[in-house]
Amino acid sequence: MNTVNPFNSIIISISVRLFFALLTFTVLFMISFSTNAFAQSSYDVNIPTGAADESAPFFWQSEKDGSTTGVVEILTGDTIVWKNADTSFHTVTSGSETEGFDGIFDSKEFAPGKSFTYKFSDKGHYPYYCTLHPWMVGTIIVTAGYSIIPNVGKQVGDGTTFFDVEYDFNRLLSTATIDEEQKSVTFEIIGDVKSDNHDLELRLPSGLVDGPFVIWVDGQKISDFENIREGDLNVLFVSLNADSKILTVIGTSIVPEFGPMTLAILGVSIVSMIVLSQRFKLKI
Ligand SMILES: [Cu+2]
Repeated sequence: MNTVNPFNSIIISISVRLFFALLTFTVLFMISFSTNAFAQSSYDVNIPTGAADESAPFFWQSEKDGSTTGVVEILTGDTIVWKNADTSFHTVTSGSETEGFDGIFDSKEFAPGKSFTYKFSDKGHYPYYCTLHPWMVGTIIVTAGYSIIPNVGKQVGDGTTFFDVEYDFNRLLSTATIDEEQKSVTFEIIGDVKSDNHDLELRLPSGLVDGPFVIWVDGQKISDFENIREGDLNVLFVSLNADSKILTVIGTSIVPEFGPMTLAILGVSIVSMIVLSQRFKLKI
């Protein structure tokens, strides 16, 4: 005869729910992890009240640097959102009053309280104006972003915690090699020299390697570098030479063996084991 213990079925039902909750959490976590790869930003440019009047003190107000010239400097991949905080309609149209619309972006007339968004993918100067109030002019200046070394840290630890390392240099940095024992990241410097400025800006996520740092270039310990903390980034400025080949950054902590994602998966596994053992009435 088969009897069902009501207490057991409650436990199973709770475990199943917990299992799915944890599974959902893990999946969401993985998604947020994989989309966090590139640092792209969005900046608001407000059109203030009264901008329709030619004698207004200013026609734009940039969130990025507080400037009111309509000139905003951004990096490739960044987005500008023009917000109409005025009581009149406006347009944000690339080009100039004399030359007209240059074919790149045109908001058409947009109402008070509305906004217009444009993402800048290419380097360049983008002058714009308002077709209704041609004294409203500005320029978006898009400069090249940082070069990226992808997936740094994937070969070590549990393989789930890795980063895109950004840098700015007149040559290329090849794949980074991590030494977990030494807590170091080594970069190979390759390619042709593109300018006379041999200063390297290297933006290392603190989750990858954290300071204080010791830096070696081609087997020589160097002291000619600066380290600035920018949020979660250690920004290193290192003076290199035209023929520098190997750069090693030694820190005090390196990408962890067990990342948060592994711990989440571990959690899910434990709960599944409990569920299964309840199902099959095993004792664990
Ligand atoms: Cu206008």
